[in-house]
Amino acid sequence: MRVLSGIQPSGRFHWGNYFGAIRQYIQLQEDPQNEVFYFIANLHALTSVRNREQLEQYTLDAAIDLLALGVDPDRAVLFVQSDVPEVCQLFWLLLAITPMGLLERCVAYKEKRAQGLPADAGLFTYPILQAADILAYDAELVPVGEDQKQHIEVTRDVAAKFNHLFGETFVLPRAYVLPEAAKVPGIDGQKMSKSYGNTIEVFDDPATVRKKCMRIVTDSRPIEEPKDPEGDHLFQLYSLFATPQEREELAATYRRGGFGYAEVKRALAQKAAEFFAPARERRQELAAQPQRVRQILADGAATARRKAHEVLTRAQVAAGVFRSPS
Ligand code: AQP
Repeated sequence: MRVLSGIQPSGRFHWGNYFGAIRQYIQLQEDPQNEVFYFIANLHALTSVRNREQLEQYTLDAAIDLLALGVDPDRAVLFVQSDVPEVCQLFWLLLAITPMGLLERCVAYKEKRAQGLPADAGLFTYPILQAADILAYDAELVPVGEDQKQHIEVTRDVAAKFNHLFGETFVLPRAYVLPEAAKVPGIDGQKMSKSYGNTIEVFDDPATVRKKCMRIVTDSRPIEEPKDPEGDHLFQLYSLFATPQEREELAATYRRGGFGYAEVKRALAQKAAEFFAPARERRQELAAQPQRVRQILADGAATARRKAHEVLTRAQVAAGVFRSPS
């Protein structure tokens, strides 16, 4: 099965990115039946990051973070989006046949507009660049969080339309969303998201994680009152790091009452620090070898380009886009 997913270098990765996507990246690369492609979506990040040094730094940081978290260059093709220019050519072939209404219905765009982000065409057409990213590698499975499901549907719709107009060209992908981490809440209970300023970063130092955990919004019910763990976002966050038994124990404590939320927040911070400690160590080693990381990205880009070139040629021939003999 060919697996593909991208992640934006628009800031440091947060728990939502890890549990919603990166953790699945690692799991999927373990299966020898899978051929996995993971890319750092720096062209997508241009819709929000408008500072050259910052974008370059975030891109390298994203590569280091992914490697530290377990993406293995011997098993996964890891590359930077802009190293595969074929994707931008494919983007146009798809955009040319995309109904406006399809993009107008995209919730992510509407939400960002509602937050006051400028209405740049890049933000509006973002799902089609994403479609090009996916279709360029004949990807069958796309591991993502719940928020990206609609965009995978857009990819399928556009690919199906292209196939209908020009003959079988693209593989129709499907989203891979793990229900338990589909939507990781932020410290305010909304979806954890950089734009909401409610994130806890994977590589925050333990003291910062602890401070952020202590700010997790909870209700003001008295200690002795029994509480329902379902729908409680502190409980949901704790569950991400806990074993099933620890989760059950905390659920029972909630139902009994007689505990303070501060205790749970401290336990959560402790668990998170332990959980990410090995990755933090690996990150330090990798950060000291930027040349090695750049080489991994260059090798990944060479492999990705070969595949994208093949698919782009197929699409150009199908659509009758003139190609001079090379
Ligand atoms: N809260 C979340 N729960 C589950 N999955 C999430 N993802 C992001 N937030 C959550 C998943 O992370 C992957 C990377 O997505 P991205 O690069 O598009 O990151 P993002 O969605 O841009 O992250 P933010 O913080 O939400 O950024 P802004 O605020 O800029 O939009 C995707 O698979 C996504 O589903």
